[in-house]
Amino acid sequence: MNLRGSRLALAATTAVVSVASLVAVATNSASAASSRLKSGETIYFIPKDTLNPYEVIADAGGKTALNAIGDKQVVSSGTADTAAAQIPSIQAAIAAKASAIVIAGNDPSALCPSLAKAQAAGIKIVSFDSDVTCPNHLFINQANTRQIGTSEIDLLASEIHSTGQIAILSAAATATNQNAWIKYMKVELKKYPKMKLVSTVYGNDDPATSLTVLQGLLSAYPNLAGIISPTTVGISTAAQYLDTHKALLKHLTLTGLGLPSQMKKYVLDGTVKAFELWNPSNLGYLAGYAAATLASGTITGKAGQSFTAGKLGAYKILPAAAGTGPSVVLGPPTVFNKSNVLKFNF
Ligand code: RAM
Repeated sequence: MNLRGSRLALAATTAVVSVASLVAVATNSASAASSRLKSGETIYFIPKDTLNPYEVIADAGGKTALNAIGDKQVVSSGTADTAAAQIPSIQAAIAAKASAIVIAGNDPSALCPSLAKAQAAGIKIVSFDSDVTCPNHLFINQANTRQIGTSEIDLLASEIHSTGQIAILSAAATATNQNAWIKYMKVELKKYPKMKLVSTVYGNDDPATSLTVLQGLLSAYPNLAGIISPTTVGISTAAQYLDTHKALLKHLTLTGLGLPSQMKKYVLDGTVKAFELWNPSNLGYLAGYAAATLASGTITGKAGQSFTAGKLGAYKILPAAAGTGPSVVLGPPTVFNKSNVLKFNF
């Protein structure tokens, strides 16, 4: 590992320690706590869409958790990342008398009237991946929001000598998670006066749209030095394009949030040097336990309460902060590069 790599590794290790102490995990009572959960409940998982491989892995993690508890998972959503496409799934959960909904919000507020109806019908609301602003729900956050935004900028800065025009290839323009990360990216950018954010484009987590907006970006800014794509769909689409247009790599560096399984090819052939993510399967698993625990009445979702999430151990609910209500943080992101990208199965 070169100096740059070891610095990143060190930063990641430091982050592990601080975030781990924040959520204060460690327990040995996993089986006792989970055996108190009610079984036979129906829990709806409503991802951003049903086609995104990241969401599919997260939902599968949720199913593993619910199977272990004896609950039933129903995965339901649209095929485009819009709130409108998710509303029928919320209505279906109400009709099915589900005990909880686990939702990745395609919009911070547009889902709230439907979620309020679900809540009035006694359904517990958990958001994961992308939060909603409705009251009385628990957000399962993949990693500290500020840390994700900050580390994305730092990672790119370390690769482009903190200099040049940069752009963001995001998902849906209304996606709460992407917008929250971008907000912190902009704050962190102030540390790098020679790096200039020239554009943010939205690929809607659709490969074809992501490719179109990427090509628009490249023709509008032929000297672009860096692209951050904080979405697995965006970064994999961009990596595929750069892989077949290698001349661009002379001046352009791509990073962001990607699935190691999709990105390993591009890391091993040098198209992408480094990117980040967490384990999406564990995110869904943690959300599944949170939903089942709320549905069992063991917790109400207030800050300070703790619950056990099977193999992951105990998690403490953090107080509301910076636009987010009570939340639980899965853990710090991992930086993937040539040295470790083959070690991950998601
Ligand atoms: C995409 C989705 C998801 C995001 C990941 C990193 O697949 O937009 O919301 O968290 O990437």
